[in-house]
Amino acid sequence: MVTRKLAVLAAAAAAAIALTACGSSATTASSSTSEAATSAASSSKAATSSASASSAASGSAEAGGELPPVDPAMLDGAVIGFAQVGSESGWRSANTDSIKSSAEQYKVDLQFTSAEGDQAKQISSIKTFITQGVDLIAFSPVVETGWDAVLQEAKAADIPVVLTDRSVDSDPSLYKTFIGSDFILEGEKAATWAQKEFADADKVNMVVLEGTTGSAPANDRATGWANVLGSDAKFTTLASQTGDFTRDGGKKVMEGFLATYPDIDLVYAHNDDMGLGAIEAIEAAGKVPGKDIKIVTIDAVKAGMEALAAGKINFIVECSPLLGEQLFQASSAVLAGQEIPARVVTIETTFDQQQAIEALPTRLY
Ligand code: GYE
Repeated sequence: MVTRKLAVLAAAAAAAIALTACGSSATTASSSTSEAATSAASSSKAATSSASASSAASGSAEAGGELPPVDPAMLDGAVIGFAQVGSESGWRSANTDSIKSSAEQYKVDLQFTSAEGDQAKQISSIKTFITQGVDLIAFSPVVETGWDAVLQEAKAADIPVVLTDRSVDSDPSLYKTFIGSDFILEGEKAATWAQKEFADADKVNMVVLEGTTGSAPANDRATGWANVLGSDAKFTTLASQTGDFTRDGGKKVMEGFLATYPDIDLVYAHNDDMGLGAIEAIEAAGKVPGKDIKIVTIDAVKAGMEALAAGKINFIVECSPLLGEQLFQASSAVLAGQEIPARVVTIETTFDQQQAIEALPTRLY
């Protein structure tokens, strides 16, 4: 590994010069190879959310600088530790597949661990990576808080860290970049649909199936929704509870909601899996999902899209799990000693029933 680091240092200067010379052609190559388009924004969460508000208004994501393309020589044999959240959802399986297949493509020596939703377990994996002296650590944090100490440990050991999918509340100087979706914008898109869908209603009784408590997507998808509908008195939140991003969790929580509230008009589920669980509970209660009770979800994984095409879900906001290519673009650049954007935002779309029917045949996840 010491030899590798020396080689990397030597290559870094050359790569830095090459990159400056490449300019926009490098950018084009990177966007054509990545399945989920990305744009870079400034590092702070505040900057991300103000970008969200403006892009929600204009209906398109902000464009910006991108990650340079992979330099295969930087990744061949590199030891990269990846600490995954767990295996809670269809989104997570697709994300794991994307990371593993990109690692294979670039001959990365990937040390993959899964925390099964437990932050302590994830921290201990990261500590093991530090002890092993891996070349780079990447992880998708289970929750947003509580990362300062382990990130400082990685920094002290001179091991760069890349965040994918979910963010942390630590100082951005403790990691190289955060690659992932704008979850606030996703919540705003879901609420904007609900606002239009119920334009003619006098009153809307809503229940919310929240994601994992304390996770960035659960926090931000709630914020995004509130940004659009928080002050709209027509929408009443009857109940809001975590289903932990799982199908089973969504089903159980929805069963409880249905037993308590006979007059639910709308379910806002923070992911498809919980929405799919809610469908089971609604059908078991003798009601028709998508008609008697409308459902809006986030992710757009295949099973969710199938339910949307069948009219059981009414609208889905896309959240792409295909982050493998960007993770290794970032890793390659970091190992080459290049500066990269502090924030890389995945650009995503939305689907109604007709759009789901059209998208399904070529859907990758
Ligand atoms: O929406 C959900 C998964 O962090 C974006 O985690 C991810 C979320 C995704 O369990 O399905």
